[in-house]
Amino acid sequence: MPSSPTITTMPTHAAQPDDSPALQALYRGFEQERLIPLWTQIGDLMPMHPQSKASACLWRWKRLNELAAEAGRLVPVGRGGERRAIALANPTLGGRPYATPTLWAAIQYLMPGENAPEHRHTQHAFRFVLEGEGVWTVVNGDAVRMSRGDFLPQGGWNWHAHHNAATRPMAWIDGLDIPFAYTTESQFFEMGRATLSADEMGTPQLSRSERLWAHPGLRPVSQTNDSATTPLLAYRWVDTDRALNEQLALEAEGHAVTLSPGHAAVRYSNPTNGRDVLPTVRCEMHRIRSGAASVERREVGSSVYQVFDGQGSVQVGAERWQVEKGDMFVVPSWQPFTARCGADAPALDLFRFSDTPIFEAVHAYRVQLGAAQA
Ligand code: 1HN
Repeated sequence: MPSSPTITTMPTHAAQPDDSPALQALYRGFEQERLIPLWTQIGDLMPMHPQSKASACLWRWKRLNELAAEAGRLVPVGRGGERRAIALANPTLGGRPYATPTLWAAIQYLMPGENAPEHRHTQHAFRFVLEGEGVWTVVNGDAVRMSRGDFLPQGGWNWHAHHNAATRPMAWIDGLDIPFAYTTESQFFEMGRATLSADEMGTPQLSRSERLWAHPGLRPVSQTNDSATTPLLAYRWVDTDRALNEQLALEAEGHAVTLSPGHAAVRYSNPTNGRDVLPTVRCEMHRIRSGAASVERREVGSSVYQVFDGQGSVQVGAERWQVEKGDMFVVPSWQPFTARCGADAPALDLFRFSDTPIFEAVHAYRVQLGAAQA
């Protein structure tokens, strides 16, 4: 028999009948029949604005990299475990490997000559490279070089494997919508071939996807269908860097093209339709020039950032951190966020990914710019 409800489950915030044997019996009846009256829970179910269970939280790259390197020495990679990926676990998300309620973020590590086996899953994914080179990710048989500053999206249900063709280990970060897929119980997974062909294990400078798609403003006329995920498998740092520099240069020439003074940003986009690269994940690179700061912003949905370069300070809700290259942090839903570039650094480059497309799709997205009202 379930025990009778304690007085703490009784409503405290609305006019309620006096306690009585009949009322106690009513609550016992609810519990026995697996019912919960709204009036005891409405505050949690329907807060006035998002109250994230995630914490504003920071991970230092130095420790991420040290621990990943040690995992590289001690833990083999192969079939079953699939990837040597070590996830950021937000401490207030129940001990799960979740950076935010919707987003997985991990450091992945591959030793020289190692292969991560082929598989596919419905979760959407990307890789972003802070430093190093030597790994190729092979997506549907197309070998894609990974090097510093490159962004490599990979829509769900594409076969993929990774191989390190160099003589040094390499680390990168992975972002996926794993927590979202888990909560919504929408996952499928399939293992692929044990070994790739010699051609697939090659190390071309450019993937086939780039040769077809990486020409700004030019669409192959044979490819007329819009695609929900981007067919372009690598967005190279040389292009991202130039786009950001040109925004700041245009601003200096008097053209209002930045987000705010000294804050340039680009969004990685799907060349078939101009939308986000992945249906559930938005990815951007932000550059804040020396001495400048972003406008305070809070929005529905959560983000994960990695400092790509430079130094500065970031404020997330009540937390404030000095950050440097590689550091990663989480901005929970509806918590105000500001970033500022230190005076000694030429710029602060921040890679950002967020779950914004999910909220846009269900018309639940809101953003507030400028200092938050109470
Ligand atoms: C995965 O396939 C990768 O392909 C990275 O690199 C992280 C986390 C969970 C499940 C599959 C990858 C992953 C993953």
